[in-house]
Amino acid sequence: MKASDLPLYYNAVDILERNLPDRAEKVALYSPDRTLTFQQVADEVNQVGNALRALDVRAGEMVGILTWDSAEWVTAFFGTIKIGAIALGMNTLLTPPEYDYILRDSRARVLIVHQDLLPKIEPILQDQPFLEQVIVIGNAQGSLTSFNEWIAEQPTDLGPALTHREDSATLNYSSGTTGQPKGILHAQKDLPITAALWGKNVLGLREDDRTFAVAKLFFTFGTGGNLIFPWFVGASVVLYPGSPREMDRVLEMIDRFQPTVFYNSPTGYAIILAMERFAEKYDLSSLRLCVSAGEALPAPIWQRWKEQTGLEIIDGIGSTEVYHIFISNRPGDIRPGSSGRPVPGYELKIVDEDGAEAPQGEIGNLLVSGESVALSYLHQYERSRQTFQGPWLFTGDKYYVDEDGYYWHAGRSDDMIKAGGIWVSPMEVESVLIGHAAVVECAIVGRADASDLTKPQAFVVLKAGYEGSPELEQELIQYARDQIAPYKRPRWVKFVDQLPKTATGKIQRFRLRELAEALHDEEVGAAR
Ligand code: 3UK
Repeated sequence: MKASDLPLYYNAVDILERNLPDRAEKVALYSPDRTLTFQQVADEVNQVGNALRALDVRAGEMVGILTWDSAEWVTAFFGTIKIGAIALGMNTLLTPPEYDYILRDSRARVLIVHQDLLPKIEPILQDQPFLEQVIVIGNAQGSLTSFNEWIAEQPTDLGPALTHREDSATLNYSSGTTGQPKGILHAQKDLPITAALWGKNVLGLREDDRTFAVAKLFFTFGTGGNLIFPWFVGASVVLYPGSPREMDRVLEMIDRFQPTVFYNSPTGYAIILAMERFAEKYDLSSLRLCVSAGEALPAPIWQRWKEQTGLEIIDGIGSTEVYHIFISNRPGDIRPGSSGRPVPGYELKIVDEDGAEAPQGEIGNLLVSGESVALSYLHQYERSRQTFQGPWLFTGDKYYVDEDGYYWHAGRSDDMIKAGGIWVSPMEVESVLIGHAAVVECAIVGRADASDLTKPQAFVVLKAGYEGSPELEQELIQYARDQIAPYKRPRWVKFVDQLPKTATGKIQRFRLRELAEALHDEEVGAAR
């Protein structure tokens, strides 16, 4: 599908409403507290839209949504989009100062927030220059309005706003390793385009599917995979309001709601694999497709998952800037450890430091072009100019292509390590170490040695029953040395309880680099 296939005036509420003629009574959404048909969702969406209009919310204005994955998240999202306003799905794991930044930067006029999350907003509520209304899902105290009361008297009919297909529909904030988060706007057209290009054409979602994601709806991996794409083809979704870390609850959800498609992060798969006899305790037989994204999926995790469940994980790389996945493995065509091949509809380019195309097989900077790519970062001119280069988006990822056209992730452009003058991909070393029986998770960053030359440092989380020791450190180093070029082996192993992660589950390598620097200082200090 191309943008020009859509009507010039297009509203993405179509993704929901296309199901009304033939599937109005089909269950659209399962969750622990509410189960709704497409008709019921559409009615509540109209009530939310009317309630927003009653607050005088206009096209182009932002509406913040800060709640667990739930029916209300979804009706707030489509109600906002339907009136031409912009749905700002907010990460539920931030701190008050971060919410303060996002509320100011986005200029949201209305915030729909769950009562549990209200304490994170209250400290910064007094001094908001743009925010006018707070609607509370659950119990609303004092002058605040309750979501249910707010929509109760509203009519269930409403026509969609006459939005241009290039008008903004969604706003997401993506945290970088440094600086303030970056606001990324996506157009109405980007929702059906990504649904067709990846959800339908690559993943092969079907009307009889039922999707389930550990990835949250505020993250575009979740919004696309567990809402937009399934509804685009008439499938149902299962929403999980809990934490991505509580894998026993996640597995209970699968057991109870019997989804056919499961989206998770590599870390999430690793946590499940570390649980004893999970495949016997929970009924996972409904699953036909498993998807992984957010970070590279190491081949050993892919292998273990296949051994334990019989299922093959589809790994694909996506980003908030592109909205969703643009390089992907596909059912029946998987190269474990790789990101797969370009999703038709996107063009890829791997370039060297001077911008010249890198020869096949060589690691370079990945650029992507395609119709769902955002145009810029909100209010961030300099960073926008660096990242959005004409039709090309600079992903910040290092990649190489093998002789069969499969793309292999080789770290971030800012994470690559030069050891002995040669590039070392942290990912490559990590995917070796993770094959060791004692290792749950690991990360490699550069650390200066006594001569101030950068060498790989490993941070390792051990499986229960293993204890960090100098012997185990040497064993892991030898283990890596036996499998990859010796210069790539870690020179040190630090055992840690957990790796620092962002809210969306990515390893915060800058924090590990700080730790590595401290270890270096200790080493140098001790030698003096
Ligand atoms: C990294 C991967 C290797 C990569 C996302 C699917 O992760 C998503 O979006 P973000 O904006 O981060 C983007 C960056 O994350 N990455 C993501 N997936 C992979 N690296 N293999 C992968 N499979 O550095 C990329 O630039 O948080 C993923 C769909 C929607 C998304 N927003």
